[in-house]
Amino acid sequence: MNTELQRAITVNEIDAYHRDGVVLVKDMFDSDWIDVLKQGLMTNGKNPTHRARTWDRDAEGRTMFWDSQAWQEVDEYQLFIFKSPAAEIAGRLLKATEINFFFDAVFVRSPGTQFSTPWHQDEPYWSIEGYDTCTIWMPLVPVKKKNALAFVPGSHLNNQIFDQPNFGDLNPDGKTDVDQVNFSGIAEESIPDIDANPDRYGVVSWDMKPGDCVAFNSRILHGGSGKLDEDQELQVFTTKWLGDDARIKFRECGMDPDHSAIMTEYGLKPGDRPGTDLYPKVWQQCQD
Ligand SMILES: O=C(O)CCC(=O)C(=O)O
Repeated sequence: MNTELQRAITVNEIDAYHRDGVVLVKDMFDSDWIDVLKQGLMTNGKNPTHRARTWDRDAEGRTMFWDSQAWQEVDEYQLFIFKSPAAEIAGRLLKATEINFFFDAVFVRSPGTQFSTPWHQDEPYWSIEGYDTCTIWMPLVPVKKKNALAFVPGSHLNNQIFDQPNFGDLNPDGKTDVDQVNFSGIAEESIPDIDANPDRYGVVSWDMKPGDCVAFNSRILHGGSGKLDEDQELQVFTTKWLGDDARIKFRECGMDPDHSAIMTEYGLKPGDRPGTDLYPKVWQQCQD
């Protein structure tokens, strides 16, 4: 498996990342990495964390499964986080001096699942704030543009937080102790109806194959993935990475995933740079 970058991240990719808040980076992970992560998904599916839940279950029994921060229990995820080129991809795109790992999340849809991820931004839900953040979204099976995660380019620069969905409501099995976020009173406007007029918002998404990834800023508006054809499944592994200006923040509206308790347990407080074994430094720029 490739532990180094298969090729350099280009200036065009870096420029696109900062201009648009999202970039497709093709052919970054070889098939060994895909096999490792598929094995990890199987391990994770059999032993979900206490955070795991089904976001959608329809009358035909089709599901979308989500889990997060499973890396401490899943060896394959650990291998990917510490040894794959993912941290360096984030570091190069962010032009960071160092990169800490934040958390992993999986989005697994069974064939034909119609559930579509609501449009949202990530940062307002997180126990972190900062511009220097990067999610690496990797499909482990081929995905068509119409089913892949979609983005509103440039929306990461708008300095606007919307009243957006409470993902805690995506809980058909009624699991208790689910993280909740309520933006009302904090954000003035609701997310616009992007699906009603995707051209107006310049929405982008891409056909992707295993080994490709999209990298995106946590402030960008994104959503719309799903609505699969009958014979199409979608397994996605994501990792969230933090660059130079990322700092811990606890939010009164709630957080999802809410790391505030575990951060406090590890001696981290608002304003701190994330670190410790919980948010390990995985990459740093060479000094030469
Ligand atoms: O893959 C999906 O459906 C959602 C992914 C997402 O919203 C995220 O990684 O922030």
